Amino acid sequence: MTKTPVHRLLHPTRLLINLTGLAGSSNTTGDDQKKLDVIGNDIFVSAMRGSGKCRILVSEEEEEVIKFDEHPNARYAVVCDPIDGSSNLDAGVSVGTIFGIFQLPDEILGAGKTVGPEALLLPGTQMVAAGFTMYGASAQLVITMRGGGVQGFTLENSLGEFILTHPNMQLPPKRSIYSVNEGNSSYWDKWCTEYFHSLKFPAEGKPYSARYIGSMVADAYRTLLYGGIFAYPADSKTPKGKLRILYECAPMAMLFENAGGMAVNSRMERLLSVVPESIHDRSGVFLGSKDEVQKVIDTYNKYH
Ligand code: AHM
Ligand code: MG
Repeated sequence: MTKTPVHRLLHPTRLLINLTGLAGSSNTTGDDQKKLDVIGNDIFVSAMRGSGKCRILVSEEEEEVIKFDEHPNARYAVVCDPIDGSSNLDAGVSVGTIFGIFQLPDEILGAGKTVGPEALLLPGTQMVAAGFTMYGASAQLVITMRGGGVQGFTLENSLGEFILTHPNMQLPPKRSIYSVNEGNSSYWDKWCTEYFHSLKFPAEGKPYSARYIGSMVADAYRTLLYGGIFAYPADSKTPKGKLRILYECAPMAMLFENAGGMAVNSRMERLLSVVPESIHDRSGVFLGSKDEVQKVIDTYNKYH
């Protein structure tokens, strides 16, 4: 039997019939209808199971880890957000799938060995690969390996394959674009407020442009292409931040670093070295061009 490649299964156009279905509701034939993020999760889980290479999986949609005990020698652990930005789906905004891949140590491989969530409480530096897809006007796949470059592919529908269209992606060192949910600004720390104020009211030169889609894959993709800064700071309302370390922050941080950018949390620590306390742990995040992230750090340091 020939297998349908996972990117074809995941592309939302294949799933349009279920796009507005509410989880738990029924369609006319009595089958359960599911929201796209539930469907995306189901597809991702079965693709990982079917690969035979994945021992354990963390998904944003699943409270607990999923273990593939039928593959005791599979040496990879995968973390994923199956449909990031799903709150935007009904408005037709780009969404995507974020993933990271860790290689498990030999000691925990093999029949009779157990593997649990603690095996995944690792810094992003331990990932062997990370990336995301974005389902928009076109479908993009951006991927990097540890210590390697960042490669961007575009889905060519007629072939059903991703074609390398953006080889060796590199962020420009600076660009006057910022991307943040300013609706949260009343909750920000003082240094954070000062930083964004300085972009809008610079002592000299033109103010920055604002661009915020509210779908991390889309905001991150634009920032990778054009440069600038994307941020979701920790604040007094969400002191740990909103975005998840394992399957949102760390994969993006690896991509940004490998494309010549920088990625830090709200304490200005290198995001890739942060160890999550639990599989769904969160963090503040600043990703972007080197000079732009350095400005964040400089402003933070004035207050600490
Ligand atoms: P999700 O994983 O539930 O979709 O949430 C993550 C999304 C990111 O894609 C995006 O950067 C952020 O949440 C937007 O949040 P807000 O609507 O608070 O600006
Ligand atoms: Mg998400």
